Amino acid sequence: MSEPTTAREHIELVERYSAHNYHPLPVVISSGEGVWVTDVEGRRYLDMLAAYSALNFGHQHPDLVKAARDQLERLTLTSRAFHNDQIGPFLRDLCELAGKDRALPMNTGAEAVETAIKAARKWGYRVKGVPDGRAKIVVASGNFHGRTTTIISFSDDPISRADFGPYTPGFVTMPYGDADALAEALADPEVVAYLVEPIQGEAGVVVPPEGYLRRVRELCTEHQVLFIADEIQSGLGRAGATFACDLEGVVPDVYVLGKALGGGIVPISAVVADDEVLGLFRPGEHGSTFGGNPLACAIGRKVIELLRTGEYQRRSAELGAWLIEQLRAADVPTVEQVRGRGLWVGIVLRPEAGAARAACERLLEVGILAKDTHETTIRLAPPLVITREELEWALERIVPVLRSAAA
Ligand code: IF1
Repeated sequence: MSEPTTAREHIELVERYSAHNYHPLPVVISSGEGVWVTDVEGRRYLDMLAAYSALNFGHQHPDLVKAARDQLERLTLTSRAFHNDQIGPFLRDLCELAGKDRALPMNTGAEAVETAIKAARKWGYRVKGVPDGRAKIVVASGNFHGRTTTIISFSDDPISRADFGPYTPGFVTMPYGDADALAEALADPEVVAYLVEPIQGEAGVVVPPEGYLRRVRELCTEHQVLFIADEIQSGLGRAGATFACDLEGVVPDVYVLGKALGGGIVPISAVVADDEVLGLFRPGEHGSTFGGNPLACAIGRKVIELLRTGEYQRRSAELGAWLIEQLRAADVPTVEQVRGRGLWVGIVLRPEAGAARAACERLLEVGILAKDTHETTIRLAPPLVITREELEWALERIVPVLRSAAA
């Protein structure tokens, strides 16, 4: 059996053997360095997606690769049946970064969201005193928290939900950004938590009205409801701060983290909260085979070390503000809105511009990797190691593609 060499041969192999749960752009990447990737035919691209913010530190960050390689040659997995020498220091560093008592390490973002749901329900029964089996969790319209059957049960995206019922009960949806509607919902004594993205990623980098997160904090405190911030995509520097909640000076009861926590090398996620919440788990109630594995923890420790410098948050805030300003100043007629925080931008196209997917296909032709969402929006989320010059290179290509959208 001959090995594929051309992009076409690789794509045909995936078409033949993969379930068709994705529709990737027609590019086959074989290597990466910083913000640049190279395809199997030697073409270079500027990666403006960063694996949906899992690659905040870029491809092959030397410190992260070294941490991974050193641990790889020592110990990669023990399971939690035994201790290992990486998990304790990692969880200590993570709790210190978040200012919380305790953390529960998992692997994917969805697993961490599911963990937070279980923790909130248990807290509701054991601390708030909600009758057993009656706990409700409020979620936001336009949410994206992962793909498990419970998580899609509270999605309002028909594509995420269709054919996957019956759905998990116990979730109430409120309009994202509407604090008055939320106030009413949280007054229900059976509500135990509000699970929300501080900035909505999949919805198209939707930033809530200024002050919304402060009102969420106040309302959750007032009604003894856990404020669970899903910072899996918005966190760890992406929005121009360690956590997007920091942008409004707000501390949630529970942080849900993932993606960049694994440095773009291995999946690692975590729920981080105080003892009142995470102190409720007893042995045997929750876990995962790879949760807290030494390889992921070693990389996670290095990620936290990088974040402690504040460099990535600063770059994201400064370069992101400049990028958004440049995109708005371009004043492209087919662009309805440019929104975002830090190096995280949603470019909303007007209907006459055609589909955002087509624009991303044109961006691919000029060497830019980006992803569309909900037909109308182009997402930009480069690694936070990008330089001003690389952003200028990107803008010189992005703006003409946006202008050509109407063509
Ligand atoms: C895919 C979307 C983004 C997330 C938030 C939890 C999770 C995600 C805020 C679950 C994951 C990923 C999933 C990935 C594409 C990407 C995505 F398009 F699917 F919606 F970023 F917007 N909370 N988002 O953004 O984390 O289980 O994936 O580790 O291809 O499905 P996960």
